[in-house]
Amino acid sequence: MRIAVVSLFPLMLREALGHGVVGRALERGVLGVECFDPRDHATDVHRTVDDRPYGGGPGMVLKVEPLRGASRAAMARLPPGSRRVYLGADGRRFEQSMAREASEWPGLLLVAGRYEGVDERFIERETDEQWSIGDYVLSGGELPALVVIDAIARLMPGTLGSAESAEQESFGDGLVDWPHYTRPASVDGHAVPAVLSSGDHVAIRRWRLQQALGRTWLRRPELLERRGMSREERALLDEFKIERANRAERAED
Ligand code: 9D3
Repeated sequence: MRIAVVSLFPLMLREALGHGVVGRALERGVLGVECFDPRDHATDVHRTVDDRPYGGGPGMVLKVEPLRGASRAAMARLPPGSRRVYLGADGRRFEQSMAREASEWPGLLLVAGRYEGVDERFIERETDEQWSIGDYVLSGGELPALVVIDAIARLMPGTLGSAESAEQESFGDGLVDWPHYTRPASVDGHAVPAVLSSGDHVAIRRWRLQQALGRTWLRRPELLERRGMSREERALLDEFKIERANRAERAED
């Protein structure tokens, strides 16, 4: 898959994209990312990309022409059928299902805004969708672009090693993670749950699924609603609830 990013801070993106899972995906060529700087498409000597808002008020607004120039240069490098996404704080909340869908697109153009915003006529006429990564105020669309690229890169075949992707296929899907432990076996008197050292792989699998179900029920009940449970999972969660209630009762005495 090919991704292009329109941004005033291409160095920020390039630096971040060089590390970890995404860096490896780029090295392996399962993913390609190119950056396009609107400043390269400004036409005046000062290479102006922003201007004061019509109607007055604080801050600056990104001008249409440099954004449009960068955006069209980027689309010319992407395959036909690529989609254009504007990253804006009031967009549709980005979630895993959108990453999954986007990972099937031939190409993706991400437009990162800065300052108070982007001229509305660019958003309306030159982009297809608007995504936000959550309800908090950031300074621009670069970090959201990196978030979106990271989430998509992990889904490209060939990005993750076979061990990692096998794990992705497991029941972890739609649940929060089970707890993880490594050596030493005891930290300040806190031992690792005995089942994990038992060598009983069926019991370990069952315990992990139960922990994932229990933690999802406690911390993210809306995920459990959305996902649903099998009969076996329901029984595991019921057992988790009973054990938890028993623990709470013992703690009271
Ligand atoms: C304080 C400024 N706000 C006035 C009501 C509007 C505003 C303008 C520009 C808020 C954020 C931004 C910059 N943010 C993004 O470009 C952005 C973003 C975000 O801030 N949060 C979550 N997702 C995204 S995607 C792009």
